Amino acid sequence: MTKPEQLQTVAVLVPGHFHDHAVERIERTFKRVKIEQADPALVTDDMRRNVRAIASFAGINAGMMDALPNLELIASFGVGYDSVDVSHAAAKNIMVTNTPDVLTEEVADTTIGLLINTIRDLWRAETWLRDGSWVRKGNYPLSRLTLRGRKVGIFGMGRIGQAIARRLEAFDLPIAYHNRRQVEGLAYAYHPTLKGLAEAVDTLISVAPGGASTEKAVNAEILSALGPNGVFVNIGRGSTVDEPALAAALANGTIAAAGLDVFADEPNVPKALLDAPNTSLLPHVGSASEHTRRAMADLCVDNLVSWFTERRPLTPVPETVQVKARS
Ligand code: NAP
Ligand code: 8YV
Repeated sequence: MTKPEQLQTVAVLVPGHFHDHAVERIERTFKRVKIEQADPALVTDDMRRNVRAIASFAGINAGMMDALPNLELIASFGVGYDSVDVSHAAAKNIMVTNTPDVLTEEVADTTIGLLINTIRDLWRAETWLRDGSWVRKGNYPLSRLTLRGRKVGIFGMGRIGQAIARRLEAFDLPIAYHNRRQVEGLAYAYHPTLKGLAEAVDTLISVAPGGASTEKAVNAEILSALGPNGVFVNIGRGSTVDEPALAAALANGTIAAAGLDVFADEPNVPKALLDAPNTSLLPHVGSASEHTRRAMADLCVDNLVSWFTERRPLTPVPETVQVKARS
C-alpha cells in the first residue's frame, strides 16, 4: 500500500490528449508522465523503469503492455474497453478498470434523441427553418416514418440497454431484446438469437459492446429480417455493424432509416452513409456532456487512487477481476 501523501512518487502514463479534469487530478496526486500516443516505440528507458499505471482514452495493445514491465493498472476512460487487449492484461497480471454506471442515463437519453431524430427527420426540419425554406417554400414535408405502433428490439440489454428500455416504456412501445444470456427478472421478451429479435421487431437499437463476439453481427441477413419499415439505431460500437451492408440496405429499401452515433473507423464515416437521405449521424456523442464526462474522469482517477492506496480497484472489468495487486 502507498500512503496517500506518497502517491506523488507513482508514475502514471497519460497518452495523447486526455480529459482536462482527469489530467488536473492526476497531476495533483501522482507523477504524470506524458507520451504522444500509446505506441511502444515511443516508450523511453525512464518510462520502462518507472511507469506503474496508464490512464487513457486510447486503446492499449499487448506491445504497449510488454514495453512497460512495471505496469500494474490500465485505467480506461469509458465503459467500452474493446480497444484494450484485456486477455493479454489478465495473462500479465495487469488490472484493467473502466467507467460504468456514471454514463448510463446520459447515453440512454442520447439514444432516445437519436431514435426520434432518425424517425421524425428533425435535423432536416431544423435545417429547413434555418436556411429560409420555411419562408420560401412553406411547411416542411410530413415525415415518412413515425414512432407510433413500433416494436423495439434492444441488442445488448445491459446497463444502458435497460435504461433505454425504461425510457421506451413511457412511449408505450413493446420491447424485446437479445443478449447471450436472458436477464433474470426482466419482463421484456427475450430472443436467444439476434436474427429472431430482428424478425420480431421493426426498430432495432444496438448497444452491444465491440469485440470478436459482436464483430459485424448486424449484417445483411439481420437488416433484411428487420424489413422495409425497419429503423436501425447504433449507440454501441461501429464494429458490430457490416457498414457496406447497412449502406446497401438503406439505398435499396431493405430497411427505412438508420441513426448512428458510432462507426467502424472513427472519425471516418463512409461516404455512402453520409450521402444517404435516410440516415441521422452523430460524432460519437453518447456520453459527451460536461457533466457526464467529468463523472467518468473522476471514476477513472478514483480507480488509480484506490489501486495504489487500498490495493483494490473500484470498477474492474470482468476479465481482470482476479488480478491481484503486487505487494
Ligand atoms: P453492459 O452492462 O456490459 O451491457 C452489455 C450487454 O451486451 C450485456 O447485457 C451483454 O449480455 C450483451 N452482450 C455482450 N456481448 C454480446 C454478444 N456477443 N451477443 C449478444 N449480447 C452481448 O455494458 P453497458 O454499460 O450497457 O455498455 C454497453 C456498450 O455501449 C459499451 O460496451 C460501449 O461499447 C457502448 N457505449 C457507447 C457509448 C457512446 O458514446 N456511443 C457510450 C457508452 C457506452 P450477455 O453477456 O448476456 O451477452
Ligand atoms: C466515450 C464510450 O465516448 O464509454 C464508452 O464506451 O464510447 C463513450 O462514453 C469514450 O469512452 C471516450 O473515450
